[in-house]
Amino acid sequence: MRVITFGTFDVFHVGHVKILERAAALGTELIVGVSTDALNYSKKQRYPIYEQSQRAYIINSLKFVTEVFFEESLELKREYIKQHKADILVMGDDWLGKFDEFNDICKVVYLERTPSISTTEIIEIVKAI
Ligand code: C2G
Repeated sequence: MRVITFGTFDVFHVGHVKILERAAALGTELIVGVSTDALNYSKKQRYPIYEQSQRAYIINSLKFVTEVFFEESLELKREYIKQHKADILVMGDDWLGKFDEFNDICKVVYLERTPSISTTEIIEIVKAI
């Protein structure tokens, strides 16, 4: 079974590791769409701290990740799922219900986020030092 997931994975932390680890355990291969810098800018009006090639390099180095590609647009999810022949789409539960429309082509699973850690919070802590 091929599992696909998406994310920015900026300032990589244990919450990211844990969702990828749990996503991988649902199948035999894990494909990760890493959001591009441009996609992030269009969503949040700021660029990630780490540029996309570095974020993708980190994700690609994980033992439970099979393949990494760049997610260039939120509108292309259906295409990415088909292109990568994914059987399961995994997202964190901050996206609960948001991707149910893809249930016609794959199983959609939302996993619980790891509590008390986020990139935004790390950035705020570092800023305050
Ligand atoms: N995550 C988690 N626990 C945390 C923080 C993040 O499980 N404490 C999960 C999120 O739920 C998400 C993944 O880690 O599934 C990546 O998180 P982000 O980088 O914040 O992803 P996001 O910017 O929401 O990008 O197409 C959708 C986007 O690409 C998702």
